[in-house]
Amino acid sequence: MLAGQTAIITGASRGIGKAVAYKLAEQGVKLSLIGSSEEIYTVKEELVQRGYEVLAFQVDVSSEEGVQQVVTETLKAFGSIDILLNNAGIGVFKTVEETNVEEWKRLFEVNVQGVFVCAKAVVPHMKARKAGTIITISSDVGRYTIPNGAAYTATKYAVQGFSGSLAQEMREYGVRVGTINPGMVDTYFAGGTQGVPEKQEWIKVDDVASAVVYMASAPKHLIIDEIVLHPLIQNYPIA
Ligand code: NJP
Repeated sequence: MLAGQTAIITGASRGIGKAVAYKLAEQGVKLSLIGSSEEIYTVKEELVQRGYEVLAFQVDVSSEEGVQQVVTETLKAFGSIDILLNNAGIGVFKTVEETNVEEWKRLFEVNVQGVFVCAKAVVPHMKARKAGTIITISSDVGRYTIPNGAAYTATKYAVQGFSGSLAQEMREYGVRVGTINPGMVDTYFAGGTQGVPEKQEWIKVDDVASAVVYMASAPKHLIIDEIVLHPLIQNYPIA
């Protein structure tokens, strides 16, 4: 169903974004991958060696100029953009007292400005085509608060508000905007390591990638607004 489509995935060098890249490539989706480190080229090479059509860009998601260039190059190479996955994100988990203004600014630059810049860059194209899906990996803490992560939590609440408003703006153009809100996922997030025994019971990157495929491949008349995922072992508030 997704075969022949094109997706831009931010934060595809590792973790969730890399797993989505593999899953979409296996479904026949042409990929344009963004990461801020050189690692993004290694992921591209791995996928190209498997015979998939992939572009890669070492670009900071908060850079309007950099992201615009990705969109231009992607359209030149593949002709259209069907899916934008806003996935790149960083985490700082400290008390408010311990968090400094530089950390606060950088969290908002990457987690919020990055989502805005990437969405803004694809919107004219998707509106003109009257098609497209914009998915943002937000967080369970975009819906409820936790201690020792106020700055991060604030960015994810911002992302929820942004995505909701954008969804309403884009509805009349046939463009779907939704969020995937996972709890604890086994990745490299916030300086962690993927695959360590302590995270054995956490959500796997493939679980999140499957949710992306589900959301993106919904029939045209249907919008999946939000998917919330938790590991069974996570204790979280239920409304
Ligand atoms: O983290 P990680 P995840 N510009 O660290 C890239 C959310 N989430 O996969 O820049 C461009 O393994 C970075 O690549 P590079 C979370 O908030 C997670 O878990 O090359 N790219 C890497 O590919 C985030 O939104 C959990 O180093 C930038 C990727 O982002 C999303 O899941 C729970 C960048 C991060 O990979 C993916 O994070 C939750 C920039 N400025 C929500 N900065 C969880 N893991 O438990 C970073 O609720 N990247």
